[in-house]
Amino acid sequence: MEILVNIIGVFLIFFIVWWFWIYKKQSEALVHGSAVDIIVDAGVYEPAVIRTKSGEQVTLRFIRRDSSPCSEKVLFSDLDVSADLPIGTPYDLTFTPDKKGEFDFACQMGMYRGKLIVE
Ligand SMILES: [Cu+2]
Repeated sequence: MEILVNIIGVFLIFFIVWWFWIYKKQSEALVHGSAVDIIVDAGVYEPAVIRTKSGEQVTLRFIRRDSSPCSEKVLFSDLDVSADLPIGTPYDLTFTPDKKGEFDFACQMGMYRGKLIVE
């Protein structure tokens, strides 16, 4: 009986980890030459996947609605780009990715997660 309780406990832990850290419904946006609005709220970037072209300037307009300090920063660690996001005021992050690949972006703690795909 105790073993069964332990199994259920372990299952619940995996489920919680999966739910909060792994499972995120991801929407995708294409951006070429213009700005894309990214809503920062409730633990997700919306859209979370941005597609762009190498060598093209891209403007990611972060609109932060979440007041928790978790959502304050956005870091593109592979691209050496980061920003502090104000609450309520759109923040334009403009840069030109010069290498192709998939670059993750996240808040400091990695709760918010997104991906920039450079083709
Ligand atoms: Cu965070």
